Amino acid sequence: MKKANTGQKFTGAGMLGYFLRGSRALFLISILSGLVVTFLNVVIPQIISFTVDSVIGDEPSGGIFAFFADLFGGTEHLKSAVWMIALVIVGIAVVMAVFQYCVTYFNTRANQTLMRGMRNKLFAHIQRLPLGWHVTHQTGDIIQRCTTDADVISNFIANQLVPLFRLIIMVVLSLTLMFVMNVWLALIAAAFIPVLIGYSLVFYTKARKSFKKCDEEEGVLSTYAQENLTGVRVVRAFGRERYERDKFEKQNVYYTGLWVRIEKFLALYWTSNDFVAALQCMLLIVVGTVFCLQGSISPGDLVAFISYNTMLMGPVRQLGRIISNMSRAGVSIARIGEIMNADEEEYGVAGTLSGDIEFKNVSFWYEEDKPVLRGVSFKIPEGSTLGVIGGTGSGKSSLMYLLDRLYPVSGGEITIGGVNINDIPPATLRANIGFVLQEGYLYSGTIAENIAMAGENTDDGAIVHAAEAACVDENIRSFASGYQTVVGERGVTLSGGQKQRVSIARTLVRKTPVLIFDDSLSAVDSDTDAAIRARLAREFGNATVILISHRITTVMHADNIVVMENGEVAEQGTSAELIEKGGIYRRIYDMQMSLPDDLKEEVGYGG
Ligand code: MGP
Ligand code: MG
Repeated sequence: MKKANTGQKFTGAGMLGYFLRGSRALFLISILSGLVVTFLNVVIPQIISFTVDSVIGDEPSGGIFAFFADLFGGTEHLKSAVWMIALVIVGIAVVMAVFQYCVTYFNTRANQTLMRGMRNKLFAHIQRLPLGWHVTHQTGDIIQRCTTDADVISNFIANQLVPLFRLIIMVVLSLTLMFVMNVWLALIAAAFIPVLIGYSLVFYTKARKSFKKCDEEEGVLSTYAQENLTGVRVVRAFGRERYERDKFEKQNVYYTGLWVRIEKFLALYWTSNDFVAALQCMLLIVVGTVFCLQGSISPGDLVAFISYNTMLMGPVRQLGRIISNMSRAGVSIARIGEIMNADEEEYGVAGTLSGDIEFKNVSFWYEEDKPVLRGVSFKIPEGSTLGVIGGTGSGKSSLMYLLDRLYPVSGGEITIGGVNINDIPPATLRANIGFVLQEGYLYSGTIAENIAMAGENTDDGAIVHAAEAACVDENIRSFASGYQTVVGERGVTLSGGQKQRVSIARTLVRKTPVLIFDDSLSAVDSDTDAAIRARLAREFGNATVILISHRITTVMHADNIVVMENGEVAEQGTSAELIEKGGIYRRIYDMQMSLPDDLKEEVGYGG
């Protein structure tokens, strides 16, 4: 059985590495181009220093500059042809521009590749998470993590982490050159580096909590908006617009307030940071000028020194920004890590399945200490029909969720053909079980697409046939666009009964050997209910069928009927046996069947 990556746990760095697969080479090209730009950047002040000292002044040029000066006809010749120096600088600028273009281009491409990969990986992982995970996490929050947090991470990598290489090289290069020019001046400049970085670190620790809080509150805000949109009909029907708006506004005000506080904090940080940098620059100019007058540094070198200091301070201060953004990215990485580290459901591959289904002393709870099912035992021989009846909340749907492995059994076991379903891959199980859920959900798309979605390569004939079996074909044909009618999100354009029958057709089209109808005939009148059951008996005679209903007439012809009460099997047997017994079933039977025929029809209990 394929185990997907169940149990794979990522560290923050490991997860980044996983997301970065596919974009690493592009980022590398961007980094290397950035290094070229940095080197060229460092050359320019050297040329200026040479120009000031040897072309304007009369200092002899040494080393590599003597060689280049000779190449251009010597310093004497350059004095009358300064344009040559200017031309060299322009030439360097052109080369720099080309590489800078590469930096941006490859970085953007890498970033988009990273984003695409990250979204795909997240989505694929979320698809494989068990239902239990989905129902305990807010949709708005999941969406927010997949969008905002994913953006934060990729922006951090592309705009902070990748330039970091360049910044570090820049710091090392400029600092080295500064030390070569004048040790004391360089020491003054360097003394400020730990101050600025230390300051950033203090900030980094403080900011982390605030950013996390902001992200969480944004999640709440998205959840409010999303719930409101999903439940738009309830909101309108109950006139709750004002309440919903107030709820949203309150949260929005709170969320905005958090950001304003963070921005205030940020502003304080950046302005004080600016001030320290200005202080450093002032000191260098004062001391540098004194040194220059004393002759311990040449005017050209001082000009170059100040240029290098600017090159140094930019990155050092950006280092602070990167560290502070690290806190934000760290929060996002942790939030996405929570999703990526949730255990996937092992899915396996589809196979065939046959045999009797048996529930043996099954117990179950969604939340510990709140048992939903207790000691449930019954058998469904292959090819037979089981009816399940019972009050609302008695655990009927939960029984079926367990059979489909949407949730794990808490105690006891369920077997199919003698095999514990825990040993049957969900893919096999679900390929063999057709489950019409109590709440039918239609995707935005055509009716035909909605019916075909579950089966692979479903042809039009099969779609129509399934719709006929579900007694909805006539309805569909009466729509102007027939099977091509587009149903909106959540199927808003269909009536409840039509939606229910489209859901039935979607299940029937797969022709699975086991069929579960969870209260799936509740929204149709009893004639249609009977007609659908008759078709089922005719066309799916070999299938094992489970019918859950509140309606006696729906279940009364089943081979065995289980009556659920408070999560336990209160009684079971054929309809005749249960009537004989005189228990709950008898009571429901008497109540529903004793109604006068016209009233039965009205409340939907007619046979
Ligand atoms: P059920 O199995 O949905 O009941 O819930 P049944 O018989 O299908 O009800 P009907 O109205 O569809 O006829 C059985 C019990 O489990 C109820 O008390 C529910 O409150 C509880 N329950 C159901 N679900 C789906 C959940 C869930 O997802 N989480 C938690 N915590 N409880 C649930
Ligand atoms: Mg139910």
